[in-house]
This record gives sequence, C-alpha cells and structure tokens, in this order.
Amino acid sequence: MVKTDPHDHHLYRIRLGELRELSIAAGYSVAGSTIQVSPKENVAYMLGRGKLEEVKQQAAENSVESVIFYNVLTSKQKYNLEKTLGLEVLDRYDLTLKIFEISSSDRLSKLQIRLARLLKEIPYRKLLASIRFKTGREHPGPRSLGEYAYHETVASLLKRRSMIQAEIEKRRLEKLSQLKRRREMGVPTVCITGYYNAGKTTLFNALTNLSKPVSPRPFTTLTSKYYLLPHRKLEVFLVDTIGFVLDLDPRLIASFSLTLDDIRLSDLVILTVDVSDPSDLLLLRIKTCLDILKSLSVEDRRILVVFNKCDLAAGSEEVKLKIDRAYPIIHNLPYCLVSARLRKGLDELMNQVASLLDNIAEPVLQRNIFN
Ligand SMILES: Nc1nc2c(ncn2[C@@H]2O[C@H](COP(=O)(O)OP(=O)(O)OP(=O)(O)O)[C@@H](O)[C@H]2O)c(=O)[nH]1
Ligand SMILES: [Mg+2]
Repeated sequence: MVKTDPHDHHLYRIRLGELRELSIAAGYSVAGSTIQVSPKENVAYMLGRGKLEEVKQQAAENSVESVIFYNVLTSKQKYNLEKTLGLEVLDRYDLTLKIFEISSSDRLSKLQIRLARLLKEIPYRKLLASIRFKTGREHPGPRSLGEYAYHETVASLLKRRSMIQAEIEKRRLEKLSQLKRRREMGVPTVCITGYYNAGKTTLFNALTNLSKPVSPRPFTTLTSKYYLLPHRKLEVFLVDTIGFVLDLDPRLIASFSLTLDDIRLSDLVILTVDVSDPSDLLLLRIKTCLDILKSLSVEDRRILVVFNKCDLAAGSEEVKLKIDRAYPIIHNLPYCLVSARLRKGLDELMNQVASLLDNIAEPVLQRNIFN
C-alpha cells in the first residue's frame, strides 16, 4: 500500500486488514505486507525505486507468486511492475473481481463481471499491443502487420464491450418492466443492503424462511433476489443484494449498475451492519455504506439501520457503547438491534419497517423511475 494521506494515522491499517481478508477469500495465503508513506503515488511504478527493490527482495525470500496492491494501478504501473518483479501483479479492483468470479453462477453476474474486467483490461491490452507494435521486429510502417494487429486487438475488445453492454441494457429493460408490474401491484419494496458479510442473506432467510447461500466468505451474494413477504397487514417485496466494500471503484459501480438499481429503486433500505466488528471498523463501514447509498440517491428518510449479530456482543452495554460512538455518523437515522442467526428482534424490525413505509410521503412507487 502506498499511503499518501499524512492525516491518516489509523484508517490505512483497517484498509490493509481488509485487503488481507479479501486476498485470503480469493485463495491466497499472505506472506507479508508493506506500506510506503509518500506524498504521492509514483506515476511509473506506484512504489518508489527503493521500496520496489525491497518488495522484490522480500518476494524472492518468501517465494512469493503474486503482489497485491491496495492502490488501484494504471495500465502503465501494472505493466512496469510485472516486468520488474516478474510476478503476477494485482490491485484491489482485480482482487474483488476474482472473488466475484468464485461466487458467480448466473448469467447476469457473469456479464457484469466481464464488463468490469473489460473496463480495466482495455487500456492495459491497448498498452501491451502498442508496446508490441513499437518494439516489433518487422519495423512497422503505416500499413504494416504490426499496426494492423494493434488495431485488430483494440477493435475486438471494444466490440466485446459493446456486445456485453447491449445485453446488459436488454436485461435492464426487462428488469424495469418487472419493476413496473410490481409497482402496479402497489406493494412496496424493501431492500437489504450493507457491507459484505454483515448478515444480509441470513436476515433475508430468517424473514422469508428461504435458504439462500450464506457463508463467511465475502460476496457470497452477487445477484439480487426478490421475495413477496406477507407480514401481518403489511405486504412487501423483500430484496437481498450484493455487499459493499471500502473505496468501491466507480468502474465497478458502473458495471454493476443493474444490481445497484435494486437498491436505488427501493422504497426502503435496511442498512445491515455487523455490530461485532471492532468500533473503528464498524464506523468506517457504516460511513462507507452511507456514502454509497448517497451516491445511489437514497435519501436518509428511506434508511433503517439494523445492527445485526447482537448475539456476538459481550452484552447490551457493549452494543450501546458502539451505537453511541456511531451516533455522529448515523445522526438521527432510525435503528434496531437483531440477531438474524438466532431470529431475535425480527418482529420489532418489521414493525419499524411498517411505520417507516407509512411515513414515507412519496414512495418510490409513485415516482417516475422509468426515465
Ligand atoms: N453470530 C452470528 N452470525 C451471523 C449472524 N448473521 C449472519 N451471521 C454469519 O455471518 C456470515 C455472513 O453471513 P451472510 O448472511 O452470508 O452475509 P451477507 O451480508 O449476505 O454476505 P455477502 O453475501 O457476502 O455480502 C455467515 O457466516 C453467517 O452465518 C448473526 O446474527 N449472528
Ligand atoms: Mg449474501
């Protein structure tokens, strides 16, 4: 990791810890980690020369096969690092996609992953092709094979991207007509969101009596699942969705826009957080989730914070202390405490959902969401 913020004395460690967790989830075992403190990232190599040598040596001593950066690498940095280190080089964007691939089973998530890969791969492959073109043995002239091959590679990548985008767009239109039908039924939509592993699917299963896959591996859920939930007088469509992560790359948001639409177009969002996280991590994760919800235009009045995994806390005092510390971030958002695993606090949760839906003056259902 290259740490560029001089005011960050603590959070970078949490970020590095998350990178470690994600690396393990992607199947790596972690040999070590290193941090370079620098006012800016090196344009050519991300790391400064001295640090790069140190990493190279450390990698050789530990028989390392891959180097994973927290910072997102440009094509040029990735190319230079691979060449200098002679190892696989990834950043947190590549790593996230690797984990997504493990969980991906349906066509839509596969398409979205392929699009996310292409958005990063196109500039990289362009760079590789242009290097090959410039250093080719045949002295490429304006109409040489080298130039032809370069344009071929770029054109085929761009064509693949357009085909995937067209298929995703087709699915988006199908999804909007499904949403329209749901809207005509007059049933509100309540979406379970939150950080990966917060227990969203466990909560979804507890409320619906379904048994969707649950696991401690990040990003178990990639594609949204809707379920019509009859709850006493209240009937809602409950939706389980993809988990959030720190410093989500805008290209990932763009590729997964269809999945994120489920959150954007819900009447109410249940923001699930894992209350057993250490306090600092909990605060950073809540802030990350609220920032993402804001970027999806979800207003505060449509958010209910659910502190999950209360069974793991040492006692109600510990939970109260953590919630007090979270107060500056959650302000006056309504919240409740549950244990999805033990199915505790669910009635109170659904009562709050019902009263919040009653109070939302202009539900999404009455807005024009189809333009
Ligand atoms: N102790 C305890 N564990 C829980 C609770 N809720 C979920 N878990 C565990 O937390 C882990 C993650 O649960 P999931 O339901 O898969 O979490 P998720 O938010 O859907 O995760 P992603 O789909 O990966 O984003 C699993 O090991 C669950 O058994 C809870 O209330 N208490
Ligand atoms: Mg899940």
